[in-house]
Formats: sequence, C-alpha cells, structure tokens
Amino acid sequence: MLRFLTAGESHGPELVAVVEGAPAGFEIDLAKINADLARRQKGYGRGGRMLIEKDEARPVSGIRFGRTLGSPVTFIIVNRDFKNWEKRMSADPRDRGEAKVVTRPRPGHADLAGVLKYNLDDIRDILERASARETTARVAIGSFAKQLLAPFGIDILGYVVSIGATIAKVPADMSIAELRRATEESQVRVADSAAERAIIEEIDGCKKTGDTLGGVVEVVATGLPVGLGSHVQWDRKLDGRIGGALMSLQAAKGVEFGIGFEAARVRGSALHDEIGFDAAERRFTRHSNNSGGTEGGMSTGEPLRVRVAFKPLSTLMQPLKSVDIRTKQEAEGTIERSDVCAIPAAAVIAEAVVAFELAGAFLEKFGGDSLTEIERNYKGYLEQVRNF
Ligand code: EPS
Repeated sequence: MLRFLTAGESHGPELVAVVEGAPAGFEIDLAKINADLARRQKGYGRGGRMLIEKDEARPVSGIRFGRTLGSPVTFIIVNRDFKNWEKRMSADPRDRGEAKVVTRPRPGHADLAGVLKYNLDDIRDILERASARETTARVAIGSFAKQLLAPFGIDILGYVVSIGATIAKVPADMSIAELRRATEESQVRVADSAAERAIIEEIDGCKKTGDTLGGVVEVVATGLPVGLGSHVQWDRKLDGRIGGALMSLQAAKGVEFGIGFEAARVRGSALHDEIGFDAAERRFTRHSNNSGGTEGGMSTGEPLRVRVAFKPLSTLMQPLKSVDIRTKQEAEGTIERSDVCAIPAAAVIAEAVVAFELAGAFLEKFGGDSLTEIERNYKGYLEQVRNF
C-alpha cells in the first residue's frame, strides 16, 4: 500500500514528506520534483512569502543513484523564512516570552475550532499547521508519484477553470500537451488570454479592497488503464479516494467528476456515455466522457476529469468581525501576511494529489516490489483486456 505523511509548520525550520510503499527500481529525477515545487510557487496574486522561499526537495531516504530502493522515501524542504521566525517558532520553552500571541480568530480559518479543540491559547499553534504551506510537501510527494506512473504513459495536468466570476474557455479539441503549454505560460494557469486579463484585473481590484478570491481547478489524467479502483468496497472506489484526497486540501469546498453536479439536472439518456467497439484496435470506446473517466468506482480507460472548488482565502487585509478569545470582546480577525488568490497554485497542488491517488490505485492493481514485476503484471493485464 502506498501511503504518506507530511509534517512541519509554515514558519518552522523544515517541511517533511515521507512516502511508504513505493516499489524499487523507478527512476526519480529530482529536477522534475523541484520544477513542480517551482510551479506551485507561481501565480499572479501570491503574497510576499513566495519571494522569500525557493522550495527545493532534499531526498534523505529511499533513493540511491536516482532510483527507488523500495524503502520509505523522505523529502525535506527548508522554510527559508524560518530565520525570521526562529524565536517565535522555537521548540525551546525558554523562548515562550517571544511568542507574540495571536488571539483574534479569522472567520473561515481553522483558528477558532482549532484552539477550542486542542485547548491552546495562542492561535498561532493552530494556524501554523493549518497553513497551505503544507501543500509544498504534498506537491513533492505528488511529483514523485507522477514518476511512478510515467513509465506506463500516464500523464496528469492541473489547470485553472475559473477565478472569481471569470470562467476560462478551453477549446474542446485541445490535447493535454497543448493545454500544458498554454497554461504553463499563463500567469494564472488558464488557456484563455482574455480570461487571464479579466482575472488579473479582478485580483488587482481585490488587492486594493483587502479582499480575496477563490476559484475552480480541473485535473485531467490520460493513459489510464480500465479497472483502477473497485466497485466491491466503499474505500476502494477510485472516485471516492480521489474526491476525499482533494477535499482534504486547504480551502477546498467541493469536488465534481466529469459533468459533475450538472449530471443531476439532465436525463439519463443525455448523460451516460454510450459504448462502442473499435474492431481494429480491439478495444471498447465511448462516444462521450460525461462520467469524467470513472464508473462504479473504477477507471473506464477514458481521461479522468475532476474539478475542485476552492473558497477565497480567509485572511482578509480588510478583516471581518470576530471575537478576541482572551477578552471575549468584539474584535477584527487577525491580519497575517497572505495571498489575494492562490488558485493557480491550487491547480498544481490538486494535480499532485490526484497523481498520488492514481499511483496508489495503480500499484494496488499491478502489485509487486519492483518496476520489472509491475511491468510484467501491467503488460499481462493489457493483453487480457485486449483478448477479452
Ligand atoms: C503559503 C505560505 C504562506 C501563505 C499561504 C500559502 O506563507 P505566509 O503565511 O508566511 O505568508 O502565503 O498560506 C495561506 C494563505 C494560509 O492561509 O495559510 C504557501 O507556501 O503556499
């Protein structure tokens, strides 16, 4: 079973990512992981923190001479900003007086529920771990997972569908390679330059008024074999696993596959993807992909399409009403340095999360402790499906 843990506070010394269950013999290119970390740092609308950081994953276990060993893989990412927080984030009890205690919870953040649940009197004890900085570790893990899937021709891309009120158009016939080229060049990860201009304008407007913006991102994965995940048990359903993982992202508010909630508003006859058979290639085909690539909790072999809606960030420079947890008097939510909009980064993060879940389901299906063993199982299965 492929699993992972992350650790680390936003302004602590380091972030840590541990992946367990990766088989041996996979080539891991660290430069690709660092390129994904750099993609996560980009995007119009980010705050000052991204000017301080230059996220880089340092492997400290599980990889030797660029190949996985089958043992736990650990990446460490240094928080450069820690040098500005050493006393405030110190593990040493003698530094407690340096804390600058935070007592005004931000509506929408983990602040209030967190201090009540953990019985802590400094909101910083909660916000440090609730911070979306944690997604740096998840992107390193997801990028690693993409390299477990790459030998099998599986390609995954996250991009922005909408920010605030602006919806970006994606030409229906655009390939994943073209979409990658267009969205990588965009400052807000959209494939529509008119929408890009409107979004940048909206971000600028929000910055002026001390407000924030949410949005929707889509992840598409191609090259998946039919039959990842399973209908037989709730926790083995591919869409359930991917949906749950995406909902665990900071600020995520909803997930939909294929045409998503729209499916509830159309007739079954207009929704379901009719089945054909390509005799030359000996494979079943679909006339549409409204399902988003899963049926019965299993991949159909069509591209996986999943969308995540993120709420606007809860740190507002023009704060909302709150209550001081110490005095119980009305107060304004705390102002922390933050972003106006982090949706372009959220697309990279969602891509990483989907990659990890797909890698987990892939390894469960094709098993084995080494790349050689998995390749054998994979090839045998594809042949079995072709000869069905
Ligand atoms: C983030 C780092 C954070 C924020 C942002 C995401 O850095 P800092 O708190 O030092 O500015 O920029 O996190 C939030 C908006 C949040 O609410 O936690 C990052 O690395 O992505």
